[in-house]
Amino acid sequence: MVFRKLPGVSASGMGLRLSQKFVFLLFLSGLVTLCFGALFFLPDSVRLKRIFLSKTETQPVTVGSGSENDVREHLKRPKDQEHPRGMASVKGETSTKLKSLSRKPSVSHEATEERLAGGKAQEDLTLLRSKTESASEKSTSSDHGATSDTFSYKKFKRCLLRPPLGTDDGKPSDPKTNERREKVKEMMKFAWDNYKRYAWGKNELQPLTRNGHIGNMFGGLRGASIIDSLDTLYIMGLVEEYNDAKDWVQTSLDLNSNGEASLFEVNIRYVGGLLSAYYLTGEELFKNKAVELGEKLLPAFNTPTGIPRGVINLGSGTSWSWGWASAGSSILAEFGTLHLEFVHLTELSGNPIYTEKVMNIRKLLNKIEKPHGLYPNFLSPVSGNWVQHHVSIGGLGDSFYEYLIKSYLMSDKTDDDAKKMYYSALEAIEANLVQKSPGGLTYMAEWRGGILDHKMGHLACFSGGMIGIGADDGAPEKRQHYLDLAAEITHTCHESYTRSATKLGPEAFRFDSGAEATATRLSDRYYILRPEVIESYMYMWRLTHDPKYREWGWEAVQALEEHCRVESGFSGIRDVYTLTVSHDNMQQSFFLSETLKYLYLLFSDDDLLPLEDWVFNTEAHPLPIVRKSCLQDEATQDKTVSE
Ligand code: DMJ
Repeated sequence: MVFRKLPGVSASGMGLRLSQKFVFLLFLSGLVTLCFGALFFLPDSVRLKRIFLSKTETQPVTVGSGSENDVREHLKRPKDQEHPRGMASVKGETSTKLKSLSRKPSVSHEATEERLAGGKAQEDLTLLRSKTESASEKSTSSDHGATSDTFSYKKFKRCLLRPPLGTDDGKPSDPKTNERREKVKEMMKFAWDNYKRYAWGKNELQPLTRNGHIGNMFGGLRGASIIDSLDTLYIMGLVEEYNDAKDWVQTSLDLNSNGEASLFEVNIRYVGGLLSAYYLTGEELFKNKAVELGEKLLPAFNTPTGIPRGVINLGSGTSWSWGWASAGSSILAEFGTLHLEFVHLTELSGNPIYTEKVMNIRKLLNKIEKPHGLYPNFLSPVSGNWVQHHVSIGGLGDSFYEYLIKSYLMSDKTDDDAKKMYYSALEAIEANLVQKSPGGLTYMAEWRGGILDHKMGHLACFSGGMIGIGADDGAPEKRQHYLDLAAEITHTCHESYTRSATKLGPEAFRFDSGAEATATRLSDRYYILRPEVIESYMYMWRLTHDPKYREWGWEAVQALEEHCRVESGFSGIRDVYTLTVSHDNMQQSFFLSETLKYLYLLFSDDDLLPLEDWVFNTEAHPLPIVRKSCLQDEATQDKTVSE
């Protein structure tokens, strides 16, 4: 090795020979590397570590909603870090591709469906990582503990007005109706048996290829069809099947997954499904699992406003906004569809945190200015402001409105804020969105900054039922009007079915360019076993007992049997307007949870899950009305007895 001699400095300066200097330098550089490496093994709290490594680590976010610290911390972050739109991966984690414009925006199958149908342009569906810090979130969730023993199942049962399953499991006295009900039960058994045979433990059955589908919606959680089916199997009296499902929950439902989940989907399907299973059966297992899972969702709320982000890693607690949601926003139908389940998590665990989280969302939404009284679909979880003025009762907005009226009903009609918010939202919807077609059909248009899009999604068809169940608590002079509006919307949705060749309705139908309740775009023609139209038939039947709703439900049963039943299960179809059907190879879990349950209820007596005692979450999982005063009285009585 040759060293260039520096002028005036001898190679043997300081009395060291060249080889000795070399060894010394080698030793020194080794020491420095060792010390630097050791920094990585120090605990996070050591200051030195923060000085040296701060640029590569995410910053902790204070637990709680909207603290000044959170806001300042957030504002410090560079813009490009804030919205890394289109990033393929962040810190080596793979991004997920997801569909955007649907009531349930996250089912990847639907994205595939759209690609196959070749219509809508694919959007940038990449996930946007939030800046929430997993370490602080972990400690948040571990602080909240699991279930407490403050909840008494016996007391709860005594506070119900009627037995959940009615006098005779809701069996109708009319033989024709009973036959129809039995048919629906057979469909459930067929869907379940095939799921069990070919896809057991996976999320959905792919009935054509006879295998299971896992997808990317549930953060590595499995068995979505099992959790979604528990209550349906139970109310239908499919005992053996229910027991298999329960055993699977006991032995195989692993909540320690580490994947990216949709907060909304996990909440409505898993938390909702487990809660219902508990309330119906009293099995502690379901309660414990529901609360354990609920805890894992809490870190998603650690944003400056407390408005949760849409995606959460169930293992680390890190959360993101959907990549396709404009400017890192959260979606109204997602953060607005947590209230029912979270209130019940508090009831069961005795931990107020769940209710606090959703009440904080409520407060913000109540306070914020609303364009024409409407709630746009996108809200920034950082600033708490609307990001775009797109309003829809279908995809992206829908179940927010549903949860307002159901929160009121579920609170035993004590939640006055929910009531006020619901009825003023409904007034704004009527004033701005409700339209009448030239052919006399009432429909809900979408609103884009004041411009109407004369399109109604299948998802928006739930609103017939929603307006129906809310009719009675509206202003006295409006009650009949609301019931009529609910009937008109349900009628329009039925028309969207009858105007197709298969008698099943398209994903979206239009009322422009000569169209009346029909899809004009190829990409809107599919039907993926969705429940919303049948859901409205069920509510309208309970509210009016007009036999037409049962007839319409039966038409749907026949169409499902004819076009969606395949050898090994039920499948969605790609085009409702052609009789040479093409199947999409997916038996959605909501088919078992919602579509078949609503059909079964439609052909049952009203005392099966009576509406005086139960509200259905947006995945059709029944949750009981919380009768605070009764529960308290019961508690006092219990105390007196034991004294
Ligand atoms: C279900 O998962 C729920 O009803 C959700 O609210 C929206 N869509 C699907 C069924 O269409």
